[in-house]
Amino acid sequence: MDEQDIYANVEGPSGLHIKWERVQSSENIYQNEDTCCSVETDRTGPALSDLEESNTVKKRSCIATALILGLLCLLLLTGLVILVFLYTKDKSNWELKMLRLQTSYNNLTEKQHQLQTSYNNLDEENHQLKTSYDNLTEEKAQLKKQLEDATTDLRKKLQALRWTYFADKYYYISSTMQTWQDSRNDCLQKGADLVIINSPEEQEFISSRKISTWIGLTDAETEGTWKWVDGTLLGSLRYWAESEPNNGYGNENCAKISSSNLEKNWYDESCDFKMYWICEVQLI
Ligand SMILES: [Ca+2]
Ligand SMILES: [Ca+2]
Ligand SMILES: [Ca+2]
Repeated sequence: MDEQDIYANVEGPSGLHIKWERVQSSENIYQNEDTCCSVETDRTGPALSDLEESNTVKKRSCIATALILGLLCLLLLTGLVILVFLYTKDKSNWELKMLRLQTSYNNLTEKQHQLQTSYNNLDEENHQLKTSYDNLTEEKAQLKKQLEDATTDLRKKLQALRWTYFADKYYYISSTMQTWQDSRNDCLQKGADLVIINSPEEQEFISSRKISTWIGLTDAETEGTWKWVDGTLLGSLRYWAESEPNNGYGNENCAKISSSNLEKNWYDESCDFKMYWICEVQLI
């Protein structure tokens, strides 16, 4: 008895209709089994070599990929090593530069400190010098005042002794008459000497005394060579009277200023002749 008969004998509320569906289902099952079998037959046939080839390709692809990845890793590692080397090198250079800069900064700071100390010392010294300068200035003013007072007092005393002040010089006009040499000796004894005419102003001042006096001029050493008592030769400044000096009687070797006129009033005269004289001295 086959399966179709079994289902035909089953009673139920559906009758033949149910039985037919069952038969159809069975047929479908068998049909599916055939299909399945045909598929399995395809797997075990010519498709196996393709699968192996595909696997081989996949393996090669995997190996290539692994090699590329390995190469990339190697490159990355190399780059990383280079970066670490460069970083370490740069860091060392920077540390060296920083050390040098710090050393330079310390040196500059030390120099600045030394300069500041020197500046402070100089400032203090400048302050002391300024104080000393002020003190000296004040002392100078006091000394100047004392000198002026002493000079005024001296002039008064010298005037009392027949000394006259003119152009920073003092002049003594004698009240007695002596030879030229005795007159000079008197001047030397007073710390002065016979007057030397150095300027037109001095010539005018002496002439204004309106008195005939010896002056400090002589040619006793060499006739015709006139010298002042300080040893200087007579220059272009000269006030000889007309026809003078004439070395009268061959024995006129000393010079005098005559009161006969105010300009050309020099004469040579015998040194043994006695007359007044004028001494000259510069005290200050
Ligand atoms: Ca003079
Ligand atoms: Ca003479
Ligand atoms: Ca003469």
